[in-house]
Amino acid sequence: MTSNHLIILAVIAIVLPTIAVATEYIVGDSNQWKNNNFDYQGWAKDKVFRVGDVLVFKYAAGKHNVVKVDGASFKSCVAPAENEPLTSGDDKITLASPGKKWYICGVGSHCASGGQKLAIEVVADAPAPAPWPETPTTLAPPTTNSAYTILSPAYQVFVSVVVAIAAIIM
Ligand SMILES: [Cu+2]
Repeated sequence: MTSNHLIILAVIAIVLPTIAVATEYIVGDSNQWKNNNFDYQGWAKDKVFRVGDVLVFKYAAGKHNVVKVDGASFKSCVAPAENEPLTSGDDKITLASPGKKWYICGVGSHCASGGQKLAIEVVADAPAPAPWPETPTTLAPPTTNSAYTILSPAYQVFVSVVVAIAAIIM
């Protein structure tokens, strides 16, 4: 392998994750997930959560848990019994759809008196691309969705990078 190839591999290693990998957020960063009245809304405020990103709730297993709830339960801090809590202490939640999401700790009064609650807004993965000129505007929803996914800007950048690298190597 020549040194040129090594440089190209290094570039791939640096560029690829920024394009292809979703962001993992440790909720509360170094504070992690605790009932110490940490400002979780302040923590979330300047972040853009996208579909595919991952929330990681870190805490001492057994001391806390994570329950996904709706807006009403978030306000009341009472999780419906059927909402199964996550309890591993290293709980990863992939944000699967856009919209508002609410999480609380279901242990004791951690949510009500300890501020252990998080509400976030998840946005769609990529901005809507300009439609293809030849694409009729009355496409059936499944076709529109697949075109949307395949032609997302991130994917186009990814393909361009791969093509450019391939051109350099050959
Ligand atoms: Cu707790």
